[in-house]
Amino acid sequence: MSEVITIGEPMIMFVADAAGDLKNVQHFTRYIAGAEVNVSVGVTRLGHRVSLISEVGHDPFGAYIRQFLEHEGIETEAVAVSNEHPTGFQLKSKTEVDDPEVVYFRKGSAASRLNAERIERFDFSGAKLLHLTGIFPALSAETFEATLKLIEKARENHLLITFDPNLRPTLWSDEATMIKRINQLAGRCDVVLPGFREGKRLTGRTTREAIADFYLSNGAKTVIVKLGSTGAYCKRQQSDGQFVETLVPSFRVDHVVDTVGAGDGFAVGVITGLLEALSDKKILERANAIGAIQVQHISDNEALPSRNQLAAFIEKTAHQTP
Ligand code: KDG
Repeated sequence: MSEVITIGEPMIMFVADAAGDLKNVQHFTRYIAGAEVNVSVGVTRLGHRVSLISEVGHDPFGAYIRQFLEHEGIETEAVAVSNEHPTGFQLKSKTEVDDPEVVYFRKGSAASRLNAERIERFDFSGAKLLHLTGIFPALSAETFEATLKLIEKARENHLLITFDPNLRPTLWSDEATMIKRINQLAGRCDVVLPGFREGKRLTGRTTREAIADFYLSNGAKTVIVKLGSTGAYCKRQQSDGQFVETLVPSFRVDHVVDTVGAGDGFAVGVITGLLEALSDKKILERANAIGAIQVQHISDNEALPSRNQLAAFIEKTAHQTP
């Protein structure tokens, strides 16, 4: 059975071959996207078993996704195939300056119909960690309920729960609902991984310490704030009640190609570091390294490293000063 469980929507992603407005793009290259899929790929490549709970359509996109997941060695027993609803997909622009434009075609997708009943039937034996993001619960009322059910089941089964808010404002009805729901979920998880800008938006606080304190006083045991090119900051409550803070600088990246997926790479470092009982410093170093590798590639998951590739990257890449 798998050590790590996650739930999410795998999508086909068409990335524009040339820069410019998406409406004018003629050629696209096909990839696979989905935050929790990216995390599943990365954690599996570092040697840990992952089960993905999901649903795809009975269509060529869904078949390609299942084939991709199986090829990566991800456990797909809980990836159902729907005869009624299609597989979601997205378009992504090509840009070398800002974040790319992303357009979703996922409303009413198979994954967005996944409900709490499916969670009741899931076998948690052998699992140690549940990873969640704020994307899947944003898809529909059913997926929000399914996420709450999964947290409840994970608690009953003594799993550690990691949560990446991964804000996608276009998936929520409005800002206030997004903030309320994401913070509701974060407060039920053990390790919360906000980006600095996300953390400010979600908590109204302006420093990394204050963002961490917000989540620590709402139920989390550890908060890791992603600081982008500056690195990462962690504040953790020990079993004796004391707090420990760690700040680790990032790795030098000479050419950023695409920032999407960097947070998932970061989460891979945190999840595998927790499973391997690494120190906070080593966890942040690994997470920063995988995030830095990710921003240098256009795909959201193809560059996720094996153990040897990760070790080689950490060894050869100079640290930036914080
Ligand atoms: O974190 C990367 C994801 O954003 C991307 O792979 C697609 O899941 C996705 C989304 O909903 O944006």
